[in-house]
Amino acid sequence: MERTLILIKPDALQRGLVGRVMSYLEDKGLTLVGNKMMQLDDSLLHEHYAHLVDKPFFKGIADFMKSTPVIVQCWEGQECVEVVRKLCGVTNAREAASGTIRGDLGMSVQSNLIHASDSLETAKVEVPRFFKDDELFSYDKKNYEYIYAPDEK
Ligand code: FUP
Repeated sequence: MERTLILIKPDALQRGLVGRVMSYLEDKGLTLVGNKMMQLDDSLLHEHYAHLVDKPFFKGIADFMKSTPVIVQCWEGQECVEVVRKLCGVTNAREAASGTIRGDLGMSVQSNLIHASDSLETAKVEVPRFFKDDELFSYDKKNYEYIYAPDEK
């Protein structure tokens, strides 16, 4: 099964929406396999947002992402990377569809509640960027027979 990396951002912590954000992923039927709180620093943010370091808004993102600790999670499921991206909605929360995390809970481009890996290749880099092997878990989820058909597991 695929695994993906998410960060629950400082706006969700400040607004008391961590549980709500997590609920979208839990309710969908995904499995939480890694979970911790971290204070991000410039070095990790430069690595994580390497595709944006030259943009004029990068300092704003970095300051925002350092403004509180973040919740770092790894979730597992069939086609999990794309499923989670769809659950997040598009980057600009004002344009994100209703029913998505950003569409339902946000109004901003920067303060858009959640980061999620954008492809399986990215997830394979981002999960080990934030988690050591012994911080990730595998376990039998007893409700899987109700979440997936036998040939989907
Ligand atoms: P996403 O994959 O949806 O998280 O979006 P990006 O990787 O393109 O951008 C990462 C973060 O940079 C966004 F979540 C918010 C921030 N950002 C801005 O603040 N302004 C922009 O114009 C674009 C992105």
